Amino acid sequence: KTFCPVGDLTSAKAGEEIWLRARVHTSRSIKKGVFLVLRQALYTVQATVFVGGNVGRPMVQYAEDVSKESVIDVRGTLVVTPSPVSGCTQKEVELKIEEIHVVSAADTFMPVIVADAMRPDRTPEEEEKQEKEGKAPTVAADTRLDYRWIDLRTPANQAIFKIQSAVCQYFRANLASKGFVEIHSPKLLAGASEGGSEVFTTNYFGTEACLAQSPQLYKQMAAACGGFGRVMEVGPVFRAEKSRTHRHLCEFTGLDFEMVIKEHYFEVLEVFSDLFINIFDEVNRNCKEELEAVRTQHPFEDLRYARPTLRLTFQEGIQLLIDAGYDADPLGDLSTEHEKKLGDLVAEKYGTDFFMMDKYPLDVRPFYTMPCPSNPKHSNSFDIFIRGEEIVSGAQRIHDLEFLKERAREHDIPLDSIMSYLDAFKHGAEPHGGGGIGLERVVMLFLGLKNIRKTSMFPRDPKRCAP
Ligand code: ATP
Ligand code: AMO
Repeated sequence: KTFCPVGDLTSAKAGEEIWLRARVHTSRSIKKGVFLVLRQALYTVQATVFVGGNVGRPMVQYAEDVSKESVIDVRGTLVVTPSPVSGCTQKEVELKIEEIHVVSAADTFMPVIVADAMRPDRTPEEEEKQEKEGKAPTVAADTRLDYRWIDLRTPANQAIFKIQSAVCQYFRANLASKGFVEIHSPKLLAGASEGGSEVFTTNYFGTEACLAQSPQLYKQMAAACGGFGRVMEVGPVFRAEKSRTHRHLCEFTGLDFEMVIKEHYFEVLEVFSDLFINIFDEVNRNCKEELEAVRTQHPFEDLRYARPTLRLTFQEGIQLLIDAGYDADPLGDLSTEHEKKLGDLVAEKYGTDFFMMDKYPLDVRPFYTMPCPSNPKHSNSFDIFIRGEEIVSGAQRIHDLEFLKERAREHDIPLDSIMSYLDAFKHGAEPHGGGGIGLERVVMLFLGLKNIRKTSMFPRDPKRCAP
């Protein structure tokens, strides 16, 4: 037998005998039989098991007893319905079932009811009103994550992770077309990649090892020291973030690239600008159904992005904040709150939700960041933002060993603690730069979602390491 995808069931197939494998989404009995809604990924279709023809009472009884979320195989005839079926994606047709087999029965107790989990987001007021009317509350975020394998079945979640997969594909394809080689750097390291307290340590045959906080040194070694020139990586990044925020995970997916620079680090910014515009264009063009499925549950405004990408200097960004009455420090880092405000100000002034900001103060960037030749208090570094939140950090790196040592000393980093990093620059390194993108952040912010746990399939935070 050949199964037909639920999404392909339209009036064009009316009269055909169809085999489906799908899950039982809902089940409603009436006198002459039972209405089932069958679900597969983003799609739902109504099916009926009514007494008549080859269908007798025992078969109706069997169909009624199938628990929700069970996987079933059914055979039936597709018919056009007199009026559109509300609540189903395949509105114009219905399957008259003649044969039914349970492939895998679901427990009758479902900790997450998919039909509840896919209801559109509600405001707290709407939620309260629904509760007073005795309607089921929205499924709690923690319950969803405890039973993520069920929660993932909602059309919005199906769509989010298909979009996430598309973002990775377009990242790879765009950079591959520009000559970037995909690498796989080690995640077990002898020392911290980014330093700071956000490092996980583990036992490595009796010595302490760190989980990679980024592929930083390795992508630099491959691109600038190892002769590859242009490299990219899609891989896990581990950060022992102690506090739980809406945008930090303890494990996320880094989309990194590193490239040698011919003349100027703006070459890196140009690669980023073209890369993101290409990713956004392709997702908008090829993921229309997925975007609609997300929007149905989590309404959002389309991302506005300029071509080429708007680029401000850090000074210009700070000035926008100061002019709007905020107390922003021209030589400090931006707080989360100031980032958000700046995003609003830029959107208002330039009509874009996506922009780059470069020439960050040198003191707030890692020791390996190249200072700005024309202003030593600034650096050849940048961040990229969507809707006022950081999605990328990047920079030109220092490729001269002595200068690197000097900068490490100025950051009070003991040289013996970064010996393996420094060693790589002893034998000739080309000028280079690059950046790191947080995949879950990009998808969260592109889709206007409010929490990064929605775009991490199995999120890790200080309170969650399972499932
Ligand atoms: P990254 O750490 O990768 O650079 P980020 O978004 O965490 O990305 P930071 O420069 O570390 O960027 O921090 C930017 C702002 O985010 C900080 O000023 C701080 O307000 C906030 N922030 C960062 N980490 C945390 C955290 N773990 N908990 C709460 N707020 C945080
Ligand atoms: P940075 O530390 O800024 O830079 O990280 C790069 C990007 O990764 C994402 N990100 C996170 N996403 C989810 N949870 C977290 N805890 C988290 N921390 C960071 C953000 C951020 O912009 N080596 C440099 C990059 C480079 O210069 O190439 C680095 O790791 O989107």
